[in-house]
Amino acid sequence: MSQVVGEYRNAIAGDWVESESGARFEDRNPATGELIATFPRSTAADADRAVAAAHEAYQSWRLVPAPKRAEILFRVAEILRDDKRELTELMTREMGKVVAEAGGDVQEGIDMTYYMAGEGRRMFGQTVPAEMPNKFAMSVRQPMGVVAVITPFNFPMAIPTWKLMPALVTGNTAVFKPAEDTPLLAAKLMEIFERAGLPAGVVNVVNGPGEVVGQRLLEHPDVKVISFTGSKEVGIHVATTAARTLKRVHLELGGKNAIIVMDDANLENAAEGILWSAFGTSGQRCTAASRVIVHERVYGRLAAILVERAEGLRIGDGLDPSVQIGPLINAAALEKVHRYTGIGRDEGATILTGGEPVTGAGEGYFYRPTIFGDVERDMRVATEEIFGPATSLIRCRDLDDAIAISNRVEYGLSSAIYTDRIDDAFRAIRDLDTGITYINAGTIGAEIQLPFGGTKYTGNGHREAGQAALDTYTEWKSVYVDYSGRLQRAQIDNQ
Ligand code: UN1
Repeated sequence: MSQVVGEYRNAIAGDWVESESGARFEDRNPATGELIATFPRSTAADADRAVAAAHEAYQSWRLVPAPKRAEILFRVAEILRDDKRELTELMTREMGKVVAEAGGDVQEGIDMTYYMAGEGRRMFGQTVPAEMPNKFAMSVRQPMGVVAVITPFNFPMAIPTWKLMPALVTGNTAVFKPAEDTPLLAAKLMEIFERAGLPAGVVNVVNGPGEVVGQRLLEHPDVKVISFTGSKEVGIHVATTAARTLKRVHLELGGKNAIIVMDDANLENAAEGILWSAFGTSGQRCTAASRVIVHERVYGRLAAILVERAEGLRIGDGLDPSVQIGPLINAAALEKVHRYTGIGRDEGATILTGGEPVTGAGEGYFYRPTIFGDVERDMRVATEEIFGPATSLIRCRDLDDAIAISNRVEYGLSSAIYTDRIDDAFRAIRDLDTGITYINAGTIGAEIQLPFGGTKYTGNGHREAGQAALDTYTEWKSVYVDYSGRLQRAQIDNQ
């Protein structure tokens, strides 16, 4: 495969430009340590230039008919589809997830782009009866202006498309600040926007640290919407900072998602769902199953299946198609996961398998799939987000107990239950306090045409994906047209 070591720039107002700082940071492969590219370490002044470009582009982009904006997005989707293989390989090199999953990430981006392009000819408002004769009442979605899109490393193509595509189709312009661990896929997406004919300044990319570039976007008075995916701690900072300028803030934060396994469940099927949800993407999904709440009658059998299968998973460089688990994103992530192994051990959990970095794996940040057994519901490994290949087995007595354990944590993104009892399944759907619930499937793999997001500290009530995403990027305008030819007084003339 061709080497892509290169020097990338920011994209502002249709040009690829250096940061005024002149400084750069490195983008390295977490499986090998290989240097892939360098990017500008941008400043607040660079962010200001990007916002100014987006603000200017907004004046004309908002007036482009939505179906015409959508035509550009359809072209973006087609280029993404044509370039899927190349983007997939670059993603594996840049952030480590195995090629099959990287392909899934790109596919999710393609699907979202087509879906949102379709909104260009829908974007429904309401028409409702007016109170008085010869009067018409309706509502339309209006764009809001400049949107700041701040994204994490774990879905370098999917998550940016979840935010950018609904923002663009509804007539907003954007400043995109990708994670410092995955700037390359962001640059590739920007190149694709250009190839598809997106006008200059409609999307701008500024690379660099969140504390500098992101911070400026949170404060800038011309930024009207912030869409942020990341940790709870940073999310709270985003919301409180952006509140000073009354921005709309969409937050997609952590998870401590549980899979419940009832005593009637098909354990083979459940084990497959657990392994995929706990260890896919090396556990670096906010939807990852980091808890398994298992009925005490089947605990021993399920634990045995899980341990045996986890130990059979192949760990290594995700470019090798036989590998099932890639590296963690960086040294800090590896250190954090290992710290939690120590915390779990100190709390009295049993380490059934894993619990250590893979030795002799060269420069890569590889960690063994880790299963904690005998976990009590309030242990730190059962309540805090680890964001790595680790899951906790917790015993439960019955469905009520399982739901209570599941709901104990401060997050509420995804949940799952394995059972063949339809009554239990529907009670779980009603009572699990999460934004997403799966029946007889794991906690990962949300499809793009339904709302995605969570309750409690997972977010602030907004959703992305599906038509719900449009609510983040639009403001309602209610319109009354009076064609009576005289003054009609609402609430007075209709009595
Ligand atoms: C995330 O981890 O932030 O449902 C997103 C899933 C994927 C998206 C995960 N479609 O697991």
